[in-house]
Amino acid sequence: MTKLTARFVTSAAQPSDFPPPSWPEVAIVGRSNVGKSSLINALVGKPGLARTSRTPGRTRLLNWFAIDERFFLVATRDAWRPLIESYLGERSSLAGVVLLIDIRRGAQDEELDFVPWLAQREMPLVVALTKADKLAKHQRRLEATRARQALGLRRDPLVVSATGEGGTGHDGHSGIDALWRAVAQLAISKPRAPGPQ
Ligand SMILES: Nc1nc2c(ncn2[C@@H]2O[C@H](COP(=O)(O)OP(=O)(O)OP(=O)(O)O)[C@@H](O)[C@H]2O)c(=O)[nH]1
Ligand SMILES: [Mg+2]
Repeated sequence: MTKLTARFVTSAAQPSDFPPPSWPEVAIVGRSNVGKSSLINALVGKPGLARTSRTPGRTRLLNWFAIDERFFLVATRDAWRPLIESYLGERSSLAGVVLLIDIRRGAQDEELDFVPWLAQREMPLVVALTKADKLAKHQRRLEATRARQALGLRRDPLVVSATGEGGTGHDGHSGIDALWRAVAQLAISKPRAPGPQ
């Protein structure tokens, strides 16, 4: 992976705290404890950038990280909350969404509702199953197929692990490189037209 810079910019608990839209944003979305912060750290190769915790709810509602001074990764919590929904629905600089699902939980009601909600808005989406190291390899593939079918995806979701092992990516194991490429692809895709504010 090429070396890149990453820095925490700001966090927001309400829309008036959002920074003015500038660079494209890629939102990392997923239930509490799914591994959002761990994956952001793994993606940028900085263990302490986003705080990880065994205590669910560590990610404040929205956190902006500047990547290479070119785009933002935005970690969100519980997409189905009104604030996050309004961010995802209305943010003019949002280029795409990465939906994380714990591979041992699989897609549940929230994710089954969320994916069509994004599709309706023509929001580019990448789905990744997290904590792949917790399952045996053949189970990972089964879960990937199951999630694809449940969510009606065209391709199997990515299978990733923040621990550096257990994914199905070409980089050997963790899937982090594949996720990184998918994130970069989203970031360079054209942001949508501004929605209602
Ligand atoms: N085995 C394993 N554990 C992981 C992985 N990713 C995260 N974890 C663990 O899962 C717990 C939650 O990880 P976080 O990255 O803090 O999850 P989060 O989605 O940011 O959680 P909130 O901020 O609370 O919503 C921590 O104990 C992590 O060490 C992984 O790929 N494999
Ligand atoms: Mg977190």
